[in-house]
Amino acid sequence: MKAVLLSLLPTTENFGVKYIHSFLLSKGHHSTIIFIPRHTAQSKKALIDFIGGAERPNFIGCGYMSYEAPFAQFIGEGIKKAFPDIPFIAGGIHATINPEECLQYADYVSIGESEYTILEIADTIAEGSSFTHIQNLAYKQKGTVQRNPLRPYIDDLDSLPFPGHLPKNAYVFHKNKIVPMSVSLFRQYTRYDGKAFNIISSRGCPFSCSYCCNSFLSKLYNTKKLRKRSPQNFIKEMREVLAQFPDLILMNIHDDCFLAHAQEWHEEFVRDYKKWIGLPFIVRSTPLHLTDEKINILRDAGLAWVTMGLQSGSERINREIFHRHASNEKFLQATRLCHKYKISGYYDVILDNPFETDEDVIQSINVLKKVPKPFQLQLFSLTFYKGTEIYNMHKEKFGGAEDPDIQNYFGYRRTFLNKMVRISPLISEKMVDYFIAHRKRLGARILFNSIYGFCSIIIEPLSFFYLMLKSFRNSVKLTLKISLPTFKTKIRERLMDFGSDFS
Ligand code: B12
Ligand code: SF4
Repeated sequence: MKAVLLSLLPTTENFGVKYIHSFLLSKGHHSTIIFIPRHTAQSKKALIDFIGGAERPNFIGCGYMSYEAPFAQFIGEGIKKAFPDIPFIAGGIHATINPEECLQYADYVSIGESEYTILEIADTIAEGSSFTHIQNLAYKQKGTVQRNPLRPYIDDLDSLPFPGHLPKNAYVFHKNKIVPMSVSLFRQYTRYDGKAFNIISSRGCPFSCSYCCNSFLSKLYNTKKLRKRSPQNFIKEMREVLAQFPDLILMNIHDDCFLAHAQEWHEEFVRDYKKWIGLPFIVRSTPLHLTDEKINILRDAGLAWVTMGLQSGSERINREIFHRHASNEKFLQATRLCHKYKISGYYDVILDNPFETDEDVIQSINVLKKVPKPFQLQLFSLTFYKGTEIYNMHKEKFGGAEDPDIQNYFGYRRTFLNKMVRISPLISEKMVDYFIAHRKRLGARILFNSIYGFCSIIIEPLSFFYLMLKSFRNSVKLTLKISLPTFKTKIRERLMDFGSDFS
């Protein structure tokens, strides 16, 4: 049985598709993974030529997020036209939330966690039977959508094969062709030149913030259960990859909330991590899970930075609209802990929120004023993904107007207050207060815009570099090793933004 799996991310860091690929391989099936980082008419043509020229696959699977869905549809339609009898299966978060939409061009949608669904499809194809009975599948029968029941979540995550760094049987769309993925191409299409390894130790999150996929998934599966790998299994994956890629410089831990693990889990992890890995690592957490005990031991093992959400400094917005439970004081306490242990903080704030008033945004600025400097902000433009709670709230309150620019999550509006949020870590409290108080005056606005320009072009990159230096314990060598590929990645991402010319 032969599968072709497609990843549409601009980089190779696609956990979902890599997990499915290694699961199929581990069960003796043949699977090919194709990375399509650029979304162009040429990449569709190259894909169709590749499939036509290769040994015919028994099915083609594609996993994607919402911003990749227009391209998934474009290639899905192309594939169906060229190979009408090869089943095209859509999966991943967008298909999970929008199966009906995806069934306009896909033959099947695999809803939710899909390792066993895809395996069952592969086994059933090998036996030559029909697979419409398989759990998690949605498909159309006589024009109506059928949804099979969901299988329970996989409890024993240690039983899954590792997705790896550079997968076996990998190809990439490069220079207008689908070519085998060499190590140098892998470096070109992976952030930090492939020197950071992306890994996950758990699936799920104990919370369900209204704008996040977890607000949908917790209802779909009727649970907020956090499933965990053992520290031993987690470290084993790191050791295998490190043996294959000894030049790795960073472990990038992508769990929704890594600090949700219990203290004992962290103690075991830290013991083995120091013994076998010893590289700097980065994690995501909620303010509520960041405790002195955990940060203390993680710092000792090499924790370099923590990404954590403030999202809004308005407690009304956090509680009533975002359904988040950390108070501003809790967030500030967590930032103080990062500062105390010299761990760099990357704090997320959501902008362009139609539920927020100017006063709410000013409250965010006032909270940020109190965060110990230096720190880095990650600003997002609120996107209303279908299926999330906030999507429904928005529909109810504002009559269902959808975010017209779903791709542009980093492209927040450059309003005075948004710009003020952005530079609040870089200027003094007094300046912040002055500009907010005089924001209606033309002179103050002209002065503010000049300071904003200077800060965003000069001070922000310098502050980022300083923060990196601090994260990597003042090692200039390590900081340059990480920040130069980051800089290159940022430029590449910007260039790729101009690459979506398929329609
Ligand atoms: C890690 C992560 C990333 C990583 C890797 C992404 C990836 N695709 O693996 C990186 C850093 C690259 C990333 C980037 C972004 N992300 Co992100 N990310 C996540 C996160 C936290 C975990 C995903 C994950 O790896 N889970 C573990 C794996 C095993 O699960 P999975 O991916 O769901 O895969 C399973 C199933 O979906 C299915 N499946 C997946 N693929 C396929 C394929 C086939 C053929 C089949 C049948 C099944 C199938 O089976 C898999 C195994 O069980 C999720 C939140 C979440 N909790 O899911 C957000 C999430 C996916 N990200 C999101 C977003 C918006 C982004 C960004 C667009 C913007 C941003 N805010 O940063 C950027 C993309 C920028 C860019 N252009 O590169 C949104 C997507 C929402 C949506 N409706 O599209 C999510 C859901 C967070 C949220 N806001 O709710 N992200
Ligand atoms: S804490 Fe983070 S991952 Fe968890 S539900 Fe909220 S936004 Fe999603």
